[in-house]
Amino acid sequence: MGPSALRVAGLVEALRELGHSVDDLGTLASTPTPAFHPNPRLKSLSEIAGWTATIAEAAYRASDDALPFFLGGDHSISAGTLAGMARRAAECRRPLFVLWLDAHTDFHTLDSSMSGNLHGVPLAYATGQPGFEGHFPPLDDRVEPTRVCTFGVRSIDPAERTAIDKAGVTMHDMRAIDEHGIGPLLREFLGRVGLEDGLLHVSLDVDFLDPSIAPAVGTTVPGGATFREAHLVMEMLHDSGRVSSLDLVELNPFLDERGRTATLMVDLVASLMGRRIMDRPTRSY
Ligand code: B3U
Ligand code: MN
Ligand code: MN
Repeated sequence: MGPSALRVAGLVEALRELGHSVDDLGTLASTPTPAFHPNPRLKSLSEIAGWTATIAEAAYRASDDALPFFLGGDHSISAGTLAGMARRAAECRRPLFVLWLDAHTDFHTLDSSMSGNLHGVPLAYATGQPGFEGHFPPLDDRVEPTRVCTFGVRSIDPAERTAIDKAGVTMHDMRAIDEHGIGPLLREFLGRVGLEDGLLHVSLDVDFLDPSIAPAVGTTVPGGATFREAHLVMEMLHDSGRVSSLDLVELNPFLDERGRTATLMVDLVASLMGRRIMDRPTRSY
């Protein structure tokens, strides 16, 4: 239902208003890949293994001059989007950077996941952490973990903490954002992307945002990004000209209040795609 809510909230119209041409490719179909794993908690492993292969192929095949948006669905879709974008980047010999906007790090392996929710594993899978072999599709190319930067973390399990430090992922948790400001931290990361002439995949989990402005997600955590912090991120990403693909995930319209989360997500995308603060349409909030 997340993608439907984003469409109803006017995602395509907002992009067209900004002068972009949009091709809505609709909904993918997938079949499960039978998979077994000794961790009995894992949920829907075969289905998500199948989806990962389907989405990776679709991401890889997205046309070269397009900026593909992937609408979820839970964050497990990013196992596929990252795998596909990493393959594309490797083929055109460009380094792929990833900006992960999320309350969580999603850095569990199949062995370490305690909830069994596979939205907790995509970043570990796509950066080539061990233990996915034989269960998830083999990776053509992995995302280099030192080119990944997470913003907004305020909930992390011990196993993820150890793994993320060891892998060399940069993590700007909410404490760092409070202390240094989101703008300077993002400027530094975008500087790194620019120095290597990188491509940039952005993965936006609704729970990056504070639940007071974005209630429509199953895993709200207090103390998230504010309205202006989130828009500033999007405006700076637009100015960088670096963004080459985007995930919009974890929107659950059953949990929304009069569509406000879906509307906010669409407005954030508009900022990312060039709407400036002084161009915002008049709206009653
Ligand atoms: N790390 C926990 C919590 C979580 C991760 N991603 C979300 N929640 N959305 C887990 O379930 O793996
Ligand atoms: Mn997530
Ligand atoms: Mn999350």
